[in-house]
Amino acid sequence: MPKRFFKILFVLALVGMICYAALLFAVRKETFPTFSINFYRNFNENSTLPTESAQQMVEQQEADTNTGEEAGQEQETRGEEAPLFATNDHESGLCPEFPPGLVGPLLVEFNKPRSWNEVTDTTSYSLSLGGRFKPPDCIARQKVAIIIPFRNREEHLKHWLYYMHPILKRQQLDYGVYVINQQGEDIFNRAKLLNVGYVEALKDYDYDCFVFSDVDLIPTDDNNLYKCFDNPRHLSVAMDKFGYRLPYKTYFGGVSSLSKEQFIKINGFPNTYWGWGGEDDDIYKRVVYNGMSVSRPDLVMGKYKMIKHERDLHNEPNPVNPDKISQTLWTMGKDGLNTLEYTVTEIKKTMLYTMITVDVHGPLN
Ligand SMILES: [Mn+2]
Repeated sequence: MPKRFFKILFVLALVGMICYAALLFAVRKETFPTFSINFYRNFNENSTLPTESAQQMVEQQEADTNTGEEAGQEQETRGEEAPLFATNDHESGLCPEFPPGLVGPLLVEFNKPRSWNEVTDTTSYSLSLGGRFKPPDCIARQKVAIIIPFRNREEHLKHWLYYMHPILKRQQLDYGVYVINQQGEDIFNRAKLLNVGYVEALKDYDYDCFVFSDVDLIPTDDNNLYKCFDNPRHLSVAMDKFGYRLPYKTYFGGVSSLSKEQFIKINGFPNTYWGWGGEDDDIYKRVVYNGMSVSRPDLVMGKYKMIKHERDLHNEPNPVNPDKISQTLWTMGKDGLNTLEYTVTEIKKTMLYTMITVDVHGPLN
């Protein structure tokens, strides 16, 4: 009896040790699904949104099959402007689908301020009043309004114009640059300024595509085309600020493009996000709720440099905004293009841009 007892004990101990060793090995090799923990951590590091709503959105994004960073792009660029082996560019006069003058990776630096003379001398060639351009030897495939929300960022604007005009020219776009300047010192409203830009640009010209860009973001590869695709596009996917990757999967901030049709479909952007944060996530949800997906360049083509800066005065994170995002499904129909009201107080055109100063009827008024 005692002999048999020790035998059983010995076997049990042996089995236990083997299991323990196997467990250690597995953990070391990370064969256990630790990725979910990493993912959560990444999210928290980079986002100021509450994790709850963010988590929901991530799940929603993952359910959406057509939004992968790489996959989406491939499909977009191929699917859109019809024939892959277009031979009729010559006859139609259309610019080639892939602009031949692109150079790829670019050197972008913000370490020294630029003077207006420097920017004008180097970029105003072949521009017309209002920061307008058309390719001289072919018909552009899209008419693109670039909309920049703005207040007190002249140094950034100079960098933006200095780098972007040459890029946009090489991309053979029929484009115009609209700087939408919020008047007064009331709390900032990025998304409402973008709505204003859309409406005001259309009064100027028959644009069919709108690129919405922050003033402090410059792409470092000119293959990242500032045009519209079959689905709304998020262009700034790999910002230096976020370690050259998306801060979270459903991120839609920085630079994006929507065709006129797509913009109307989502009732434009929300007008009610005052202060910093949330409006880009609201826009993302509008896109998804309206049956569209997000198109993106890959992480190589989608690299961006951001000009380092302090947070602006009167653009503090608004604690109300994160709660609003969970309401988008119900609010998007009654907050957007159809409820936009503002007053234009000045329109100024230079060779480099059109600046529209606007009273956005802030909460202080
Ligand atoms: Mn910024």
